Amino acid sequence: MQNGLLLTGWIAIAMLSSACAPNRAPQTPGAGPGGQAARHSVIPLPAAIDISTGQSFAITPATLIVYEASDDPRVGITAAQLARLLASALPSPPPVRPASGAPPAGSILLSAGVANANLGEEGYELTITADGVRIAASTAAGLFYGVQTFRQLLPWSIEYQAARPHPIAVPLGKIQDRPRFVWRGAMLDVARHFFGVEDVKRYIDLIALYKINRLHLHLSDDQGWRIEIKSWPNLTAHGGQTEVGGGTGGFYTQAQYVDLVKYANDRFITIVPEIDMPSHTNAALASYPELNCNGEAPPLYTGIDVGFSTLCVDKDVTYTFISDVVREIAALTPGPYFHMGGDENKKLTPPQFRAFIERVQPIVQKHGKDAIGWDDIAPATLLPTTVVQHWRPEASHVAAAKSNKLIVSPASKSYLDMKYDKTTVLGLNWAGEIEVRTAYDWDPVNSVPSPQAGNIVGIEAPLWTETVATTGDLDFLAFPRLAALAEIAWSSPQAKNWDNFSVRVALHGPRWSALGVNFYRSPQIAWPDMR
Ligand code: NGO
Repeated sequence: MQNGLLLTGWIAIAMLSSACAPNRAPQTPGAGPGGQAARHSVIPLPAAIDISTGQSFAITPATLIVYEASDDPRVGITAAQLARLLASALPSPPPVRPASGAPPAGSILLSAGVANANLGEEGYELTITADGVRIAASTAAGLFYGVQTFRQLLPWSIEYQAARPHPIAVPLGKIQDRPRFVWRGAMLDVARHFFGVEDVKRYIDLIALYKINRLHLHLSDDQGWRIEIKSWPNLTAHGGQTEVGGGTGGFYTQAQYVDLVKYANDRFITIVPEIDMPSHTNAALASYPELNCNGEAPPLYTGIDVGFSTLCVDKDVTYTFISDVVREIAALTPGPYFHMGGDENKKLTPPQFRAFIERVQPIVQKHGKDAIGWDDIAPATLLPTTVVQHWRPEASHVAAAKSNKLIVSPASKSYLDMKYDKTTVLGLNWAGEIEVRTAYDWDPVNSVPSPQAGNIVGIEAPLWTETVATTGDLDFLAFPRLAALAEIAWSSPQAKNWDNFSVRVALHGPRWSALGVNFYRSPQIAWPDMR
């Protein structure tokens, strides 16, 4: 009861500060609506946050990180991640210990398994007093999110990798938080341009800071096949050897994929593998002639057209191929989903396309996964467990999928590969230009027909890589928009406010610089002086 009352009070604080915000850009770098300095820059905005001004808790070489034992090994991993972060500002990394009895004053205490119904599966409570820090949650996931919030309350200089002892002060305060949606997704297209394991891990690190919990990997397309399939080895031996523009491409061995899945899982991110079909399959068709209706393999493709390729849906070998691919990937993927693509088929008739989708869903189910498909699959008869991913901006495209769960990723709002404005060199613009404010000022509930709003499980931010060849390109298109989308996925829509967000996100500029992120200096944001 007491928790409930307090929560209401804090929500009121968060909502009041945003409701009072006048609708204009901040005047001074880092200054909030009304001219005060922002009290905090936490993104996504917590459900209830009360941060003091003036008083702080100091992290010193004597600070301990203490965690309460849990069945989930990720509690200890989360504690070790926090120690690594703090180590950059201390003469040596802070000691990390399982708790035995009450922790000494001045410790940072991490507790998962706290019984508090208000926190749900992913919520947490963060309390910072002059005597210590306590992050409490019902689950290891909640604890991890509490640590991400704590990290954002630390000075941005903590993000510099080189060890350089300096004082670390965190403002006193209290936060109680839990997400709006269970699906807070990012997608990376590693098919158009290949990104190796280290690049994907780097992206995982960056999205984890914003409490993203799904990474959908687009593992195959016309331009490349990116995951080893032992029963069909030519997919990577031939089909993985190029990319858009004619580069050498690449692929993940199964061992590398497993390593990525584990790395993501240690950051509470579920990998969602996608093998796009029946179209977007030129790399597979080029690798195995029998998958083509005419039995002839086309050349590898390095352009950026879409919709021209298709698996031969009338041949049984096509379904043997699909079953083998799904079986091998499913066995490596602990997450419950397999994304079967389904977008942009321009070759099949609608009945052929529907029959294909209806035949592939049970294959996915047989291998123990729930199917996900782009919204083109909506007119087919869908299994109740199939999830539809809305991408074409018109809401009508998902109308036929009346009772299926929906992931909302409208290209005109959430596609990170759209240009910011007419001057942006990277990116595409077929769905429009998406400045940071456009990426922030929308709500998924308005993107689908209203009777289906209750089917929304969350949102996703896809980054297609036709024009994205380096991590610098990737950073530029993802940040700051990824932060805006993370707030839509996590925070309450009532508390969402552009003026308030634009002040907080400005303070992520120095943090991104410290992390080596090549972010877009949007003119809509009053960035602090970063010289
Ligand atoms: C579309 C298309 C992709 C492109 C992307 C570019 C979907 C689901 N299919 O989105 O193949 O890469 O646009 O923005």
